[in-house]
Amino acid sequence: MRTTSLFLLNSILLTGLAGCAAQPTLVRSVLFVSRTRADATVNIGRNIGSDATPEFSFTNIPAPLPPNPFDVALNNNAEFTLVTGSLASPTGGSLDVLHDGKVPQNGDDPGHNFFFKDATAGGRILINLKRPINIRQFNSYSWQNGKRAAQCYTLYGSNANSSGNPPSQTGANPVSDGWTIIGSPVDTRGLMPLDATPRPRDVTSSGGQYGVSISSSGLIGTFQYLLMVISQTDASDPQSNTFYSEVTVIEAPPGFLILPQSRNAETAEQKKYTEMR
Ligand SMILES: [Ca+2]
Repeated sequence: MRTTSLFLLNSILLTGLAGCAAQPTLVRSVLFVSRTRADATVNIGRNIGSDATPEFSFTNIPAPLPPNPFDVALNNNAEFTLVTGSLASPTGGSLDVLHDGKVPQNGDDPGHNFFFKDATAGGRILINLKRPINIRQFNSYSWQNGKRAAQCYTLYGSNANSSGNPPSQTGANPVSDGWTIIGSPVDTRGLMPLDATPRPRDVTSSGGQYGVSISSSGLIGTFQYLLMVISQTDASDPQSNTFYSEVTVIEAPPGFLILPQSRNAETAEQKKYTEMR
């Protein structure tokens, strides 16, 4: 029997509130929508023990494999750039491993994960999707046997400014620079007690495999650029930068925007990949 834990971390529905646009389900174009928060729900899946396998199969989160044909981050479809922070080179993988359609083979496979250098607080990654994308889902996956498993980041989206560039990515508050925050900050540490002394590094307390899926009943936004502001999982532990295994950005199928919400169903092909399996 699977022991996968299911968690619904947050459900953010701010439609109609200041700074939040209504769901763009009846308009043909939502390019360059101006708002400070995109409606989205953050769902978290975790596998531990024998359930953590290279299949990355969660009961409530879409699996990263096989690669989703609607994933616009895959391979060269997107450019991943390190904005701040240092690579854990040569131990860890480059930014390329975040969108190569591959996953680690076990809970201690640094070469197939991207992670920031030890004794650093994390960093920022810019994802250029190369054109404004109607984003259905943003998913991130991690796997490690200890404190490098949990995920702590905030996701922002933007389109190009009048100069054809993304907003500044280095400000203390990206929203002030023009970024839209997408959903609530991701923090899976609730599944990972940090107050035990000595700190346990066993798989049942902190390690394992995590899948995070940010989505909504419609789009989470139309963005060309995404910014991940990533933190280490334990500021007191120099070896707590997360092993990120894969990131997927799922584009909505054609016609998704122009149907009424109740009929805004995905195609059968899309559904295969955006639902859990
Ligand atoms: Ca990968």
